[in-house]
Amino acid sequence: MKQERIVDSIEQLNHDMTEKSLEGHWSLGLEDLPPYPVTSVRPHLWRWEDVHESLIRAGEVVNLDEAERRTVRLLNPGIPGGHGTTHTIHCSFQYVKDGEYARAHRHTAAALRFVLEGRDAYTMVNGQQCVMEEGDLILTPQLTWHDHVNRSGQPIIWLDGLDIPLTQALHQLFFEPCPKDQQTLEATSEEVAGFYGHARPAAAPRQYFHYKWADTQRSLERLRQSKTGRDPFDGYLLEFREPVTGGPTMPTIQCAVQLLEPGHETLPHRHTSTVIYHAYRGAGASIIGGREFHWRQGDSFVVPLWHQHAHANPSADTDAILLSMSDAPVMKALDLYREES
Ligand code: 1HN
Repeated sequence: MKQERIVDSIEQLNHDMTEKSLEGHWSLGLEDLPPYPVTSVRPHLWRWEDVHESLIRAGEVVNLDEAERRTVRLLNPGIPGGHGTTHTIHCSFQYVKDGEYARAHRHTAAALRFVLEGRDAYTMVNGQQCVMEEGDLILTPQLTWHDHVNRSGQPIIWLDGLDIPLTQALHQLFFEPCPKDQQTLEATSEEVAGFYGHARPAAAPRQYFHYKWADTQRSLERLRQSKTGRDPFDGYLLEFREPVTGGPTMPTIQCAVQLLEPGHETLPHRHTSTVIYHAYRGAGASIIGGREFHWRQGDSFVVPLWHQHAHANPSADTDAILLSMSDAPVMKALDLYREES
């Protein structure tokens, strides 16, 4: 009998392969292999009034006995269904009223706090008490125990930054509640800072978690006085460095503050890292991917990767200070960091 000849086709092949969870390279479109990085993360600005109103309302209806934390997060409209402010970093704001505490836990996501309003509440990090003042940066790196306690007599609000979208994208999130709601005090961050001030940091008995605003402000002022310290793309840029290695703030997040003097306009550039900015002091404007965003104190905005951007402080007499969180350490560690002006 004559064998019937099967006439094959790309369509038939694709169909049969799909059923076997296979795919051919010929099915990729040009859009799958773009000549430069493309992101769905969108430039976006969040107003402080909106964040603040949501926090205060959450203060009335969200109970810290039930919710693990009372935080309001910034959602990037370019990541539908996602929880991230960018594809790598999450930014939220946390409100703890007087007499409340947020119970101790730890996770593989690295986190940081930057204090915005209030003082004298504390975060306990691996037994180290970090008493908050406005502008303080407190780190809770990967797998450090942390709880937040407010017995200050007033409410407190701070900014949270976490690498949780990155940790989740890599399917690496571990989370563990602490058997005790609040950790026992073993040392204060002032005592630890004393070791870093006088001993070789590597010999310090405890990790450095607490960057005081008074020190940050002094360093920013010194940088401004130096005159040569002004970066053409970022103004007076001060990065928070890990004191033993001099490396990034944490392996996945670089934190910095940058001071834009009155009248200063930075030059435009772009890079493969994505940055979340928070206007800590003053007001200004940023052009991001051709769109202009006007920001005031308390506002937050995102510069997605490979988007050309520049910042300006149009004020005649008031400095602007931006806090930033960047995923540059990740791109650098993977040799994926590029920049272009
Ligand atoms: C978290 O553990 C804290 O410990 C804040 O204060 C915000 C957002 C997502 C996941 C964990 C905190 C968080 C978070």
